[in-house]
Amino acid sequence: MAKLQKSVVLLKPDALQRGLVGEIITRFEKKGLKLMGLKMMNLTDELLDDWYAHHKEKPFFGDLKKFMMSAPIIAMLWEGLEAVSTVRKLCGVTKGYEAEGGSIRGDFSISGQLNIIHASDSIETALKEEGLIFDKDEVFDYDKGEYLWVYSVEERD
Ligand code: 3AN
Repeated sequence: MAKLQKSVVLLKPDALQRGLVGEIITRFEKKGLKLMGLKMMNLTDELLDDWYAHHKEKPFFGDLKKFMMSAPIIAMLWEGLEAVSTVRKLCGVTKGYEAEGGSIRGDFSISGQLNIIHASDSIETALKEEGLIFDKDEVFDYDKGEYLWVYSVEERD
């Protein structure tokens, strides 16, 4: 299939603590995205230094890392047409109080930091994040029958 991309999603500690995991996964499934990997894990200080390298100098960096290590996260790998931008749209903009109603952050968060979810911001970042989180045998490719009813013939080629 043409233009298929993968995006890495993390359900942050607040999503787990607030019992939102199932509801959020359902949104991605209903959109038509294909789940290729799923795991629960504790993030480490070292991984977060790499993950949030672009925030290293920000005053909230220490607090952000503490928050991300305060409970396990759920990591997922989703595939679909233009998946990087599609998944970001489902998530909504960074700050919960600015995010549009109907988006995950808009519906479930009101904080700038406790904003429920992370999603890769580019194809390059998605590849890097996939490598940081998933071992090769933790990524599953398979035929998804539903694609017949999710994509057009042209999109499936
Ligand atoms: P996004 O997650 O939408 O790609 P980034 O990469 O700018 O946004 O921010 C990464 C994470 O850092 C956010 N998800 C949020 O938890 C936290 N964060 C961003 N900006 C702030 C801020 N001004 N104060 C506190 N935490 C922030």
